[in-house]
Amino acid sequence: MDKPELLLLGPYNDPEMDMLAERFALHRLWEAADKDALLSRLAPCLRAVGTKGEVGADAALMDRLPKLEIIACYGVGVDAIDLAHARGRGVRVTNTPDVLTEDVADMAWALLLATARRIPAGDAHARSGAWAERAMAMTTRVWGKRLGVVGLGNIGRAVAKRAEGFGMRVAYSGRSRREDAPYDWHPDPASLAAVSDMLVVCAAGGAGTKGLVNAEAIAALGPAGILVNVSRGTVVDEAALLDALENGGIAAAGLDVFLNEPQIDARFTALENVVLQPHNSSGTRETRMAMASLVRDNLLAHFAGEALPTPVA
Ligand code: 8YV
Repeated sequence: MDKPELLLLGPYNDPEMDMLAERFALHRLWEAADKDALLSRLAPCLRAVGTKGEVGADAALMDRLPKLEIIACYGVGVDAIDLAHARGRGVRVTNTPDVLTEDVADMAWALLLATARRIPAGDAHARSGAWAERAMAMTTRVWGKRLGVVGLGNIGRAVAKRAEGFGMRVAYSGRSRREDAPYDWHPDPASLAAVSDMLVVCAAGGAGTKGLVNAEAIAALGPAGILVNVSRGTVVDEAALLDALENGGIAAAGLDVFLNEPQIDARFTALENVVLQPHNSSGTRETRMAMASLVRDNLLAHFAGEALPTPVA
C-alpha cells in the first residue's frame, strides 16, 4: 500500500524525519523553491500536515488544502495554530504533551542558575585569563529564595517540584487556585512577583496570556529580581522587560523564547545580565525523538481510524 502523504511545514531533526519517512511520503515545505506550486500540487489529495510549536498553521494554509484532515504539532504549545478555523473545517489537531515536560523544567532551572550564578560570565573569566588578575564579580544565591511560577500546568509543576531540592518557598499565579498544589496562589503575576525573588514563566501562549507578565509585574519583581521565560515570548511584555533589564528595574533574565523568533530584538544581545537560548527547552535528542514519535503515532491512529493519542481539537 502507498504511504500516506505528509506535508511538514518546518524541519524536525534528521533522525526524526527519517523515522517519519518510514511510514509517510514526506514533503518538506521549507525546502521547496516554489512553495505555492508545492501546495497547489498537493492540494487535491493531501490529508495530513506536520508542524511545530513556533511554526503553527494559519487559516490561509488550511484553506490551500481542502482535503486536510489532521494537523500534528511537534510541540505542546498550539498557540500558533488557528484552532477555531481547524474546528470549523473539521480538521483534527494533535500536540505532544508530557514527553517534554521534564526537559522544559530542566531548562528553566538551567536558566535560573545560569543567570543568578552568572555561569556564562564565569566561563569567560576562566577562559580569558582574567582569573589570574582578579576574582570574578559576586553572584546571587538561588537556594532558599522565593520562587514564583507563572502558570502551574504540567511544566510549572515540574519547575516547582525541582525547587523543593533547593529549599525554596514556592508560590504560583494562575486563573484559579489549584486545590491539590501545596503552594500559595496569587491571582496575577504582579501580586506573585511582589512576594518572589525569581519568577519563572510557564503559562501557555496565545491570545489569553498575551502580555500577562506586564510592566507592573516586572516592576514588582524589583531590582534584585530574576525572570525566566520558557513558555512563549508573547506572555511577557518584551518592551517593558528590555527597559527593566537596561535600567536596573530587574537584575537579570534567562530567556528561551522571544517575540519575533528567530530574529530577536538586538537590544537583548547587548545586555550582560541575560542568558539567551534559541527556543531549545525541549531540545534534547531523547525528547525530540519522543515528540516526533508522538506525531507519528497520532497520524497513524488517524489514518487507521483509531482514537488519537493526544488530541487538542
Ligand atoms: C519546541 C515548543 O521547541 O512544545 C512547544 O510548544 O515550543 C517546543 O517544544 C517546538 O515545538 C519544536 O520546534
